[in-house]
Amino acid sequence: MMKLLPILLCVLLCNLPLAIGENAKPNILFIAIDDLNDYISPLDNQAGVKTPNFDRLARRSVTFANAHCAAPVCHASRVSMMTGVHPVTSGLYNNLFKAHGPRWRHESPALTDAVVLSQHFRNHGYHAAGGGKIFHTLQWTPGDSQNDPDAWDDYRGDPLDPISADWPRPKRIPDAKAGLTPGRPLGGRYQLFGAKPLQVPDEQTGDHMVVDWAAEQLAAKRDKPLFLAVGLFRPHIPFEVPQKYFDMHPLKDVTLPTVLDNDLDDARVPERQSWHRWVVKNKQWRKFMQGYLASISYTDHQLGRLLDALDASPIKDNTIVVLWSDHGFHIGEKDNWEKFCLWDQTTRVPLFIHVPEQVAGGGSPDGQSTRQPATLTDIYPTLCELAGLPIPPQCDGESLVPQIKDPSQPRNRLSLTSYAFGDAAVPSHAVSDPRYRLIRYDDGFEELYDLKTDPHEFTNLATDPAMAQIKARLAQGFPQQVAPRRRIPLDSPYNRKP
Ligand SMILES: [Ca+2]
Ligand SMILES: [Ca+2]
Repeated sequence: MMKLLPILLCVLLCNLPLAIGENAKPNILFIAIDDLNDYISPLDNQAGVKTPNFDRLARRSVTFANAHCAAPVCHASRVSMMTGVHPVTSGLYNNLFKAHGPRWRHESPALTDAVVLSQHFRNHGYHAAGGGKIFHTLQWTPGDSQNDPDAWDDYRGDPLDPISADWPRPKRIPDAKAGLTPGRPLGGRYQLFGAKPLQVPDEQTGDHMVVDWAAEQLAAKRDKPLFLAVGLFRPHIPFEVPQKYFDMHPLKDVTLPTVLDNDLDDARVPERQSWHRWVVKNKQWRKFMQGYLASISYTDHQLGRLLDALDASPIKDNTIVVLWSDHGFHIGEKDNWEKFCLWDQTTRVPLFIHVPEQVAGGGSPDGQSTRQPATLTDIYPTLCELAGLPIPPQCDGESLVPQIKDPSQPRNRLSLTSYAFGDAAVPSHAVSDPRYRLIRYDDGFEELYDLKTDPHEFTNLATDPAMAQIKARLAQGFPQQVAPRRRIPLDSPYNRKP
């Protein structure tokens, strides 16, 4: 018996983690993608790109097919996502550059004491690790970062310079030598607006390294639940990924977006129309579409590696997965490039959420899709509810758990995206219900689209008397009061020294 005792003890103790695990908090895998639009195959896929790993994620999640960023720019979108505070509360509608640290706490009084999502999970017993681009930072501005290092237990590399070292710039080709007229947008020193195959293996690219790091985090044994944030930088410009991803999209097979002559006659002209003129004049449209598609295929590959790592990890059955992009993207739709507008194409984002079976009284009905409207500020309260955490009072959003459990469950809430155009002191707004989209600009001009019959937003119905009731209903989703547009606080200690 004395000899058996250690064996018995071991049997008992070895079974303990399983017993604890059954009641443990779920882990969170939080995947942020930069500038990814609805071209992926589980969404509209107008460009025809095959994204097998996004399909794989869609089969194991609920797809929010009508999800929108809170602001159509990196910085404002990401801060609102990570704090749950909508731009109409914070006044952060735009990108604000040259920060080294969480300057957003000084950019808006509504954000001074906001608890970052990862910090909130830490405060409730989680280990929070982050890597890549979560808060705003760019490939070509080393040290320009709005990350909050104090919100994490662990951040890959330098938390205030998380991606630039992994994405070195290729050699510059003068525009004249490349056969281009001068005046390339974002030309100058770095030629950021372009597409170029990289002659390096995947292993030498930034997102590959971030996924390698994430795989180690997923595999590690811990005594705490994990909140793991993984930020992939592609398909953000420049469209530079290894050659093999360009080879997947031969130029002759590349389709351009569907466009309509005189489309802008009944719509606000985008600020980036000059970019479009340059692209068309220089016959770069197909080439840039190829570069964006190649970048999406590269991202799809990295997502596949990340899902493989999750499936091989000890936490595969107890991990909530959320994947989102910070806003949509234009490749010449409506003469626009990138973002900075309020059309559906600009603000609609991929959003997939998987909840495991044992969490919150039953998992997500995976493989289903919903057009119930969502705003990315809804994610913070959603994750709190799923993990059984209190929802901080700062949160403006509303939990998506009812739609995760039953994707057909109606939502009494429209999506809301806000943006300040040009130098406007007041923001413009856009709302969506499952079918219609209404935009009201700073000068009172309105656009209304029926996305069921007009998915490309060609016909503005705002002045159609037959649509008056629908328009009035949607207009109720516009905020009554909004915070004034915030600018760079000149006295913040987080201002980057020149
Ligand atoms: Ca972005
Ligand atoms: Ca039009």
